[in-house]
Amino acid sequence: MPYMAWPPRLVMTDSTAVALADFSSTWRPEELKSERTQQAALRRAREGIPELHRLLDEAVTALRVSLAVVVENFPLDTTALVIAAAALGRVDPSYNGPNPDSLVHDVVDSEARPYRDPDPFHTDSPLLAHPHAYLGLLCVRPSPAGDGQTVLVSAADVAAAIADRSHLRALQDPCYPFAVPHEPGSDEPSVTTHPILTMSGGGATVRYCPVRVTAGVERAGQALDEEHVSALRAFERALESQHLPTVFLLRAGELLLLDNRRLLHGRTDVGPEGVGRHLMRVKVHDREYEKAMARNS
Ligand SMILES: O=C(O)CCC(=O)C(=O)O
Ligand SMILES: [Fe+2]
Repeated sequence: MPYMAWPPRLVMTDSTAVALADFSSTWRPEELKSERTQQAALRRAREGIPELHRLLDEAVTALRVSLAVVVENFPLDTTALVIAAAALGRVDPSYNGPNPDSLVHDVVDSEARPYRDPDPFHTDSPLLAHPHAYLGLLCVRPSPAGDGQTVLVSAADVAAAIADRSHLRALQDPCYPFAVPHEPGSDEPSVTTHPILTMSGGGATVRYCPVRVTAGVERAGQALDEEHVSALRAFERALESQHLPTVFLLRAGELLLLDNRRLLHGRTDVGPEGVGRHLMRVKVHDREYEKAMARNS
């Protein structure tokens, strides 16, 4: 098989980028909070800009097949980001950063935190019953030093690096404690338990965040037995396998779309020159999620 670079890349032409930015300027961001308006805006954008229509279809297909795709030359515009991401499902204004209501969250390496450690492999929204299916990360400004690179690894590759079948079995048990940040005055449980690595017909899926799991295991104490502690250690060791990750620098105007349940992501450390590194992030629920919600209500 020929060597294929991963993730695959698509390029938005300049005229499409300009047309999308123009179209986006006719919408106010608040209008796009509901799925109905998101889909209406997307439909009109597809109708008005045939090249965008094709590009979005290609991106959706690439994301399905390859679990991640980079779209180059994407306009640096929050509304354009929301409209394009709506091709994947419902862009969720909830659980996207500390602000309870933000379609687009700014990931910024600010003056206040100039020396940031590596952000180790994780999946986003790990505390949710149904974590977001997709993430979009649009690079507005990379670190001029070229650090803060994006790191990706697939759940399938991590699973393949775990030799012991009994560990793989144990990782599917819904018993791993994830620490829930404590809301003052609330009596919510302080951990929520989930499987970490699950094998199914659709491939390997993963839910993991080292900060949450480490704190969760501490809080759970003896509740997590020896078998599952040792499976968790095997998973963590597999994540450290040097040959697994794909590392690359997102450049300005590059939009990375990724499957948040079949890939883990992270980034390398950001040094002092990385102040001002800026990504815009969206989180998207897929149709399966909407159906599950409809059944439960
Ligand atoms: O800063 C990055 O490249 C990754 C940020 C991240 O993991 C996230 O926003 O979910
Ligand atoms: Fe993340």
